[in-house]
Amino acid sequence: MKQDDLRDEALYLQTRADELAWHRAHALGVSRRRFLQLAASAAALAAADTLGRAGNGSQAAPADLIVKPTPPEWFYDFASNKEMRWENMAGRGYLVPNELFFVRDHSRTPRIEASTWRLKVEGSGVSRPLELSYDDILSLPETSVIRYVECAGNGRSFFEGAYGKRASGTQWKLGAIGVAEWTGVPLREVLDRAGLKQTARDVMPEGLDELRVRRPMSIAKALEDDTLLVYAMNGSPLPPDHGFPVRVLAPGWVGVANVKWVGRLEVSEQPLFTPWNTDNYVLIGPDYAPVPPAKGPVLTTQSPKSAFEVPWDGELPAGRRTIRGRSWSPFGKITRVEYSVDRGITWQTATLREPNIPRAWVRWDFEWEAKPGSYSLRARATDEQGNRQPATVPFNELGYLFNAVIGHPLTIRP
Ligand SMILES: Nc1nc2c(c(=O)[nH]1)N[C@H]1C(S)=C(S)[C@@H](COP(=O)(O)O)O[C@H]1N2
Ligand SMILES: [Mo]
Repeated sequence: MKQDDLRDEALYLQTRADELAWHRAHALGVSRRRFLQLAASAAALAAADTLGRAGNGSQAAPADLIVKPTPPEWFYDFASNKEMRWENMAGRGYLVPNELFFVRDHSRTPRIEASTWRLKVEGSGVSRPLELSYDDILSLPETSVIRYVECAGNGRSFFEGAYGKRASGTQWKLGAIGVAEWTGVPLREVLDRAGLKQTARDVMPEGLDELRVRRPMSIAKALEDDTLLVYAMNGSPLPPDHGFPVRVLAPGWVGVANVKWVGRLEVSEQPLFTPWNTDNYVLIGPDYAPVPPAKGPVLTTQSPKSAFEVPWDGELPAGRRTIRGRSWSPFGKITRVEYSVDRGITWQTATLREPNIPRAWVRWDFEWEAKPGSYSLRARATDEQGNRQPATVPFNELGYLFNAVIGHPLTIRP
């Protein structure tokens, strides 16, 4: 408990220090561009230092899949994937600090130099192919939005409880999501400068990681106001694990569409197919038919979900408590969150707390006179378009989009 508090405090101070640096630089008239250039070189040095010391443990190999520290108090460990522990968000602000943000790498975090990095924009859908440097990107029109990034497999582990068989992939509970303030240039601005054709159909960002993750998106999604090429996260340059120097933000879409370490944008007049929209990130199962060349319906938007800011299968002392959680939807604001402390027999309405930002989340809470016993807490969110979390979700082999209401185990001791 003590150690947790200390860690929290260190984290709090670090976050404050980062925010302060950002605001001070601004007040002194240092341009955002110059601030990011300075901070980017500082971040590169700090990361090199972390690598040099081979992390905090004895095993150097697993430690270098990911750059930032990922202590077990903050994350569930799945090698190159790190799941946020929801209890660390209890009573915290709206945003997830960069240090606590979940990480999902298909291979490992590459180390990229901002000074030599380039973004190529090319393909049959543009008439003036472009190559942009980091400075070029920083000098384009800037915008900031608060949005979530969530893995398509968030909640996957609950398929096993519901169907008695495991869906394949990382067995996430509900911590493969985070909300941050993302700063960057609208993707549209870059496409326009490359002479986007009326006939363009797909945009495919390509990652500079070992697997060169490539997840195409429709031109409609690419042109949305909040689809960005992002270079800052919560006021700091993107950390290496989250896509330094530049990543895509595709709000409300499956996490994989938010391609990190982007090095190329292919704009095409023909539909584009890669393993990430044919074999993976498609729904495969008895309820879904193939959509050739994809093995099933291709995933785009996520689904509304809720999570408690309470230790999973943890213990709390009896007495009057405030229970907190958050709910989110890709379709708009959350309008209502119901909860049940008696395994779904009776439901009540939780109090929603501002802000309530579409395609981010809303915080909620309720008071509970907790008596000793074992419990299974439930929460069920409804969004402004009337989408409500269902009681069940049909099984799919790869375990995507699980958003049924689940029981969160908790023991209240005398
Ligand atoms: N280039 C590249 N982009 C990527 C990935 C990857 O492995 N390589 N993982 C994707 C997946 S599956 C998710 S859920 C998000 C996770 O973003 P985060 O690690 O910043 O939380 O990044 C996406 N972008
Ligand atoms: Mo993901």
